[in-house]
Amino acid sequence: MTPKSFFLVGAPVDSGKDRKGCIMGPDAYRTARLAETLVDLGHTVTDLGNVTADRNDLPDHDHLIALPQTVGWTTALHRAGRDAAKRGMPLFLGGDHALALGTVPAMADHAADEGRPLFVLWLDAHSDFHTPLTTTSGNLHGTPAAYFTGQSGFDAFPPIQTPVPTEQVCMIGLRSVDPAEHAALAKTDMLLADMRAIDEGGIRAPLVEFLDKVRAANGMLHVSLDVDFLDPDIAPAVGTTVPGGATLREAHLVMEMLCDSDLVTSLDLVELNPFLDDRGRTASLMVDLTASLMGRRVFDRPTRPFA
Ligand code: 4U7
Ligand code: MN
Ligand code: MN
Ligand code: MN
Repeated sequence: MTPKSFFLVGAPVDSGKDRKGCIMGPDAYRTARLAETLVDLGHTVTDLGNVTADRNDLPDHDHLIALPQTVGWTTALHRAGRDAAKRGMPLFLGGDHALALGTVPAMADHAADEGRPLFVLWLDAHSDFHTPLTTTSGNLHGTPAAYFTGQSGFDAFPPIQTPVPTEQVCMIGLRSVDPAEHAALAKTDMLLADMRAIDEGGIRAPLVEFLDKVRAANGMLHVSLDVDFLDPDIAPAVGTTVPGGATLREAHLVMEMLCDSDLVTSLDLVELNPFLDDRGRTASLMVDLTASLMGRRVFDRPTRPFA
């Protein structure tokens, strides 16, 4: 792939759920040599350090966990994301998935400035399509996809300027979708690939379909990679493990295909909880997947397919 100019934006968001530890995520990626790995692939990397959450005067909410803190992250990351996108390709180092309440709307606004549509690839066990009105857990890391597509119920959050139409979103890896999310998703034409679809037809098919759409629309593409997309056997460092996730090769294939497409314009790495890791293996795996996305390969061209 052509050399890119990456801007690392540390987003140590830990307010999106009860269980703590994602605050250590950005430093775990630095420790796992994310920047050095990208430089070795021929890219330029600027580490912008960590964002801090904005302060606000919102009162605590009796059901939603850490609402003022999460709104503070949303406004701060929106600003940081827009600034980074003007300079190069932002890589957001999470932090839990609540960070996408800031990063995706920032990328949508940036794309609108460029006169292009934003597409979002959501790699996750969960659909994160709750609203503050439907979440039963009160964990806001389960809500970003509803927010950036412009669903109602987010009155405490800044209004969405550029909603991402649901037909411009693809979710791959789903295996934990709550009833309210299921009902809301059924009203959309989002491209959804659950693990059964992947088992039956392979992970390649939904991605090819989606990338064709992005290319045809001259879209920008934001990828949001939740650690729990991966099977917990290979990626234990996450609070919300769900068995039956993507294998090592399925995940690398997605990254290699994204690399070949050259369509990706921004990336979230989310939900890594280094406190739950096993000698850094999950952090290192996330760095390896990012390397595959950004050009690491065995041969310059894939070897010919074997019939
Ligand atoms: B993640 C959940 F109930 N749906 O709302 C919820 F299953 O960013 C999980 O994908 C949300 O890790 C998971 O709490 C959010 C639950
Ligand atoms: Mn998620
Ligand atoms: Mn998840
Ligand atoms: Mn999770």
